[in-house]
Amino acid sequence: MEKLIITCALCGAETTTADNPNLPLTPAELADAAVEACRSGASIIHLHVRAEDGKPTMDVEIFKKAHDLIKASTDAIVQFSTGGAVGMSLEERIKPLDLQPEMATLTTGTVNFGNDVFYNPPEYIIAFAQKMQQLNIKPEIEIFEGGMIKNAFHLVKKGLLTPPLHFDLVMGVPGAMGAGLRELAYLVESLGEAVTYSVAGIGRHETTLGTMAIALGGHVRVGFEDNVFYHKGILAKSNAQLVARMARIAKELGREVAKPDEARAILQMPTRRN
Ligand code: KMH
Ligand code: ZN
Repeated sequence: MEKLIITCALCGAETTTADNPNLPLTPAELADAAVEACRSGASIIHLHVRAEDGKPTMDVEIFKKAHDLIKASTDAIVQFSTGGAVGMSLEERIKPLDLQPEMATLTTGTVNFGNDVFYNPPEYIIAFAQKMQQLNIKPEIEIFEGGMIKNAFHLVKKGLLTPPLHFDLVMGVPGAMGAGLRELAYLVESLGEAVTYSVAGIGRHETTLGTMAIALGGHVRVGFEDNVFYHKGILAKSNAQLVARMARIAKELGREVAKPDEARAILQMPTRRN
């Protein structure tokens, strides 16, 4: 089997220090967490940033600080979130792409998100996809519900996405797709053979779904954006601790962990640009 790509989602937009006091928030903390996560086996860093008060923001200067620091201290693929936080406008969410990260997320549909709505109408999806094409940014297509896979293939037909496609199956968000084996099997079957994918299980589903993904030949995402616990009732000490667990499980299952350049090769991305 192909080597395993581990993505680490360091902080997200919703997790707070009340959920886990070890949550990295400032650009310097995010860079330190990225270094540790990479040492433990991560090759992609999924990046959200926070304002000085800890609230989610799409401020380009803050993204630039965090991006520059992470690039200076790791050779990870840095993947910007275009999802941001619920309620953010298209204009806010698209602006950081001007910094030309190697990769960025692209959610191909609207979905309930807890008590909120993660809003991604066709106009937004097209704008993100076009900008990523113009700037040569590799999209990671985020799937929160099954129909979003069909939407992604429709974008290929319209010339807005160019294969090879890479997906992330985000499973177990309250209000969205469930996180069971049947759901995973259905989604992987719907993707077909010609794509790569990772699985992000939310909360207690992180380890079980990640393990299933590793066994199936998929890739895996972990981190405080998705889950703050190591075991039930026991907080994780760091993002790196969650990455290290996945790397250990992969080893037991006979999969080696990809280094960043190996991840670029698997995803058919050019070698790192600065
Ligand atoms: N914070 C969620 C509303 C992404 O990064 O692209 C959206 C999200 C997805 O986290
Ligand atoms: Zn995110």
